[in-house]
Amino acid sequence: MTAALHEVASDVSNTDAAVAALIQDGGVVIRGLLSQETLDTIEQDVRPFLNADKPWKGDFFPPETRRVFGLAGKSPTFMHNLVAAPLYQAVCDALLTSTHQAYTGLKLETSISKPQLNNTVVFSIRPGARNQELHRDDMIHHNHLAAITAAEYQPGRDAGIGLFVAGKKATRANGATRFIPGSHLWDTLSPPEEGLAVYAELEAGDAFIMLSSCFHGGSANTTAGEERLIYSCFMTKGYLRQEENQYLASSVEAVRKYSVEMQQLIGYRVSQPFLGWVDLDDPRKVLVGAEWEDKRGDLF
Ligand SMILES: O=C(O)CCC(=O)C(=O)O
Ligand SMILES: [Fe+2]
Repeated sequence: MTAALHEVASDVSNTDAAVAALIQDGGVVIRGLLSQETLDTIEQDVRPFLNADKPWKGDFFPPETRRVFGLAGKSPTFMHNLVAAPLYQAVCDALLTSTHQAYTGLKLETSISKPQLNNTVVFSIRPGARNQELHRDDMIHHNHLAAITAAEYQPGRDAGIGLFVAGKKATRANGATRFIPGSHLWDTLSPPEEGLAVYAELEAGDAFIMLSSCFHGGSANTTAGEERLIYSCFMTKGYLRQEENQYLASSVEAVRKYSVEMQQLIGYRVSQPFLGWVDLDDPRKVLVGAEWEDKRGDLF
């Protein structure tokens, strides 16, 4: 089912081809990004966290899906080999870097904002899971887009770019990520059509890069015993953040002393949908500590 998709090898020399495919289709398959040895190390790092995760309370994920977040603190191998993959980073540099000119007095200054890491997530879809609804991840950034043609596409249109690496073979039957080629060119208020979706079927170690304005979703796992295991991350524009870094400028102890309303004002709140979470939960869980009640699924 990947016939409609362009494929490139994982070498960084394929950056231009990958960028062209993304502008055309919104997604591109990368063959042979990670070795089996690297996949095994990542799996060892994340399996205890996958085993500890619980079914989602809302309806964004089927109850059979398990996740791990916060990979920078859990798997350096994930960070060095997946997030920092040269081809992925080169694609993000090409499409997410922003250059802005502004006058300070009579001096015209040029500023360059480099992409930053947006999220890190492991998705395990277990047998029996239904389709996740098709959605666009750029809804988190309220990225309102008008319909265009591929020829009209300009870097900066997308707020983010995702990398999905198959930890194990991903097939249509076991829940491969499906997506609608070309949907990154649609108006934001165009609804998805399931009939247009294709499946990013991947061998272990292969990857799928996707613009965050594309309709996509995890798929049903109709197998009896296969886990669909995807290691993923997104990069986003560097300027999509607060000016003063509130989370490092003041300690958790200092922020803990404020009212809930003040904590939320400082930034300890999820901007709907799905922006600013910790473990896909309200960031105030870090302030509250052990007494925190899981709000995952109620927030989005
Ligand atoms: O599991 C997948 O293949 C995709 C998951 C996804 O798109 C999401 O949770 O936003
Ligand atoms: Fe998504």
